[in-house]
Amino acid sequence: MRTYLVTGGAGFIGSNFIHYMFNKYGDDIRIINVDKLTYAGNLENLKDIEDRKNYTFVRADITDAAAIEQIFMKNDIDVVVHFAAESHVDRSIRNPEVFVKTNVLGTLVMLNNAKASWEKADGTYPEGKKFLHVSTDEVYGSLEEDGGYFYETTPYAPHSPYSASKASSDMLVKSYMDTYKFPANITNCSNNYGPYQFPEKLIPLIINNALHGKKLPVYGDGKNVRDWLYVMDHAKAIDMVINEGKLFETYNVGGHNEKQNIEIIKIIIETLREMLPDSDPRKAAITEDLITYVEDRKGHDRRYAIAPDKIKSEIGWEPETMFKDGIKLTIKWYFEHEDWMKNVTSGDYMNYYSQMYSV
Ligand code: NAD
Ligand code: TDX
Repeated sequence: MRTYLVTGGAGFIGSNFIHYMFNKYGDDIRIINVDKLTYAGNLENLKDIEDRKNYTFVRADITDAAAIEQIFMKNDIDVVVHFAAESHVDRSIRNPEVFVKTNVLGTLVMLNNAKASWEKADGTYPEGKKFLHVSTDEVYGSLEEDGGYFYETTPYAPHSPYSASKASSDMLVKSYMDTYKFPANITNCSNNYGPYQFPEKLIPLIINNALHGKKLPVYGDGKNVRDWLYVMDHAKAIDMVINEGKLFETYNVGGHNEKQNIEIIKIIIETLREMLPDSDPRKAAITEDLITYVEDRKGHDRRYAIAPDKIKSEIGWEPETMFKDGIKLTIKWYFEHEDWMKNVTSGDYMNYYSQMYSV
């Protein structure tokens, strides 16, 4: 039975990945989820699987080398799936230090412990061990509006403290592969959307604000482009790279689904209006009048777009969820989980929210 050590499994993509894996493999795998439970980590995301006998949660900080060493000593880990990170660009602009600590130092701690646990006396590694480092397309910088894609060979050019910290973590993984022949893969994925995403990110923030009749903040001219992928398609890509990815390779993950931010906001308004019955008092307030142009993000990357050719040709991965279906599933999920939203938007998060938007 393969044992996966998932870091950051209580966050958005990590919790969707754990659901994906138990749905697919049932009792044939074991998952240990290590998460510090920052503001972005929420055990409610995993309520339906927390009693499984093949699932264990450990609350620990990935920068705590002793705690991570204990996990490797107590368990025979086959695969590390490394999601844990500070993930929000706007927060990184306000407070870069924690991004360097978690994303760079935390990755180093994970690499060192996996290496110490797996490396044989002759410097080789047993068959089947793999470190899957989950990264982002933001490491490649920004594209022109009218052309070009990010390939695995595109030079790194991060602009925000977040993307600089992710680029640094990728470089560390690459250095371990080159120096120690450490068995790893890196995936660089485009923007994800779907259930359990924290409402500091564009899509859940807009859904939540619209449902509460609040303004919908658009940075700059609203024409920045992101390449959106349904989170379960990302989970599937990670599973496929673990199983079929060639060691030491990087794979870009994305579905050729580029949209301007303003288009996304208008789609959300339209979809919410379709979903709400006329009798619901919120419906009348959800109009494009809520859209409010606000100050642009500092250093705002103009366009991201992934070329997924390599993962498609080498591994056979392709996204399954069309944006028009995925966005409906997502809006419906938030609509049906208002308690989840209420819980995560209380306390500290609200302070941050008012500082950030003053709305
Ligand atoms: P998230 O912010 O929703 O979740 C991050 C998780 O990591 C949380 O559960 C948090 O508690 C945990 N964490 C943070 N610091 C930790 C620490 N020091 N020790 C242990 N756990 C800690 O993030 P997400 O959107 O799910 O992103 C997951 C990963 O995927 C990140 O590495 C991110 O860079 C990458 N990624 C995200 C996207 C996206 O669109 N969200 C796209 C591509 C890549
Ligand atoms: O209120 C907003 N208004 C707005 O116009 C917010 C929160 C965002 N935006 C814009 C900024 C971006 O152009 O929407 C776009 C998407 O913003 P985010 O949801 O913050 O995502 P982004 O900055 O693109 O980064 C995301 O994708 C790559 C994730 O947060 C990263 O973790 C991932 O690596």
